[in-house]
Amino acid sequence: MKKIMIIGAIGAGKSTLIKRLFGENEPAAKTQSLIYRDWLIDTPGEYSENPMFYRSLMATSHEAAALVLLHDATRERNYFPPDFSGGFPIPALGVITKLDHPQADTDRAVRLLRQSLRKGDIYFTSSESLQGIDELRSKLQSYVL
Ligand SMILES: Nc1nc2c(ncn2[C@@H]2O[C@H](COP(=O)(O)OP(=O)(O)OP(=O)(O)O)[C@@H](O)[C@H]2O)c(=O)[nH]1
Ligand SMILES: [Mg+2]
Repeated sequence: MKKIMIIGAIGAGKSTLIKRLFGENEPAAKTQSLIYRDWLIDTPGEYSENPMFYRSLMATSHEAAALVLLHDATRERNYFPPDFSGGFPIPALGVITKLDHPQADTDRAVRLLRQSLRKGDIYFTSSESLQGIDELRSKLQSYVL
């Protein structure tokens, strides 16, 4: 079965989002390595922040049907290189998360994420309020079924 690979900065909320996509409510632990979970591949934030790991992300993407670039709406900078998604051989979509957070800035988040995701829809979620989780799950499952 093809999978969806999720990438994003350290602490962006990848693992928490994955838990919510599986209907689990507990907090996530720090991700130390690539984690294959059913139809999702979780990646450590270090893989997106450190160019030394880009080759590993590219290699892993061959097992994936689609790529998710996750951006944290509270962040003031973009952790991906310009047009990062364009370098992968699979379709990419964006997710902006932590929308519940008082410091979340959606317009800034879209602007920052678009530097690295030229094409592809952007979805908006919160792993606190569960806003957008069902819609995102449906979209992602359409790639793997
Ligand atoms: N307010 C709020 N906090 C969130 C949300 N999603 C994640 N967090 C918090 O953000 C922190 C990091 O979450 P993780 O899911 O571990 O982040 P990650 O991207 O997997 O991080 P790495 O494994 O280090 O790459 C945790 O304290 C989460 O509780 C959200 O939607 N809203
Ligand atoms: Mg994690």
